[in-house]
Amino acid sequence: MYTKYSIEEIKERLKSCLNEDRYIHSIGVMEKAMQLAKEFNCDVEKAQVAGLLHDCAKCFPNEELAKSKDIFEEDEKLSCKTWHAPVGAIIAQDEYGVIDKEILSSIRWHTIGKQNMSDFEKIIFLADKIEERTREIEFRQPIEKALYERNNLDDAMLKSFKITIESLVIRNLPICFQTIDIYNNLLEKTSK
Ligand code: DGI
Ligand code: FE
Ligand code: FE
Repeated sequence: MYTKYSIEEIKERLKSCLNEDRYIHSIGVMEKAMQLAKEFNCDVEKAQVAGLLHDCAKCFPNEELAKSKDIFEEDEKLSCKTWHAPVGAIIAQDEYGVIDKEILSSIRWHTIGKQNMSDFEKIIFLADKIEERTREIEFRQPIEKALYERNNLDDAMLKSFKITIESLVIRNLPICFQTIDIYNNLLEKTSK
C-alpha cells in the first residue's frame, strides 16, 4: 500500500480537482505507467499511484502554484507550465498521503526531468508523454519507436526531450537549463 487511500478514492478526489481532459489523461498515464513497469521490471502498484497522481496540481491557478515558488528551481520560475510538478509532489504527500520517496520524486521531476533518473522515474516521465487516451499519435509514436527499437528507456527519454524542446522553441517559450543539460547528457549516453 503506497497511500492510505484506495485507487478508487484517489480517482474520486482527482475528478473533483481536475478538468475532464486532464482526468482522462491521468487515467491514461496510470495505465501506461503500469504497462511500462511490467515491461521494465519496476513496481507496478507504485507506478499506478504515481501515474494517477502525477498531474494532481495541474489545474490549480498559477497564482496558487506561485505561492510555492521557494521550492522551484531558479530557472523553473520562468516557466509557469512547469510549476504543477513541484507543487504536485507536495500535494501528493500532504493531501493524498503518499510517503514513498520515489513516487514523490517521479511526480516532482515529471516535467523538466532530472539528471540520473531511476528507471521508475523514467517510466513515469515516459508514460506521461505516450499514454494512449489523450496524447496524439504523431507525438507518441516516435517516442514508442525509440523505446522499443533497443528496449532502452534512455533512447525514449532523448526522443521525448527532443520533441519537447522543439515544441518550446516553436511556441516561443523559455527552456529550463536543466532540460538542456539532461538532453546533452542523454545524447552522449545513448550514442555509446
Ligand atoms: O502536464 P502535462 O501537459 O501532462 O505534461 P508535462 O508536465 O510534461 O509538461 C507541461 C508543459 O511544460 C509542456 O508543454 C512542456 C512545458 N515546459 C515548459 N518549460 C519546460 C517544459 N518542459 C521541459 N521539459 N522543460 C522546460 O524547460
Ligand atoms: Fe504534467
Ligand atoms: Fe501529464
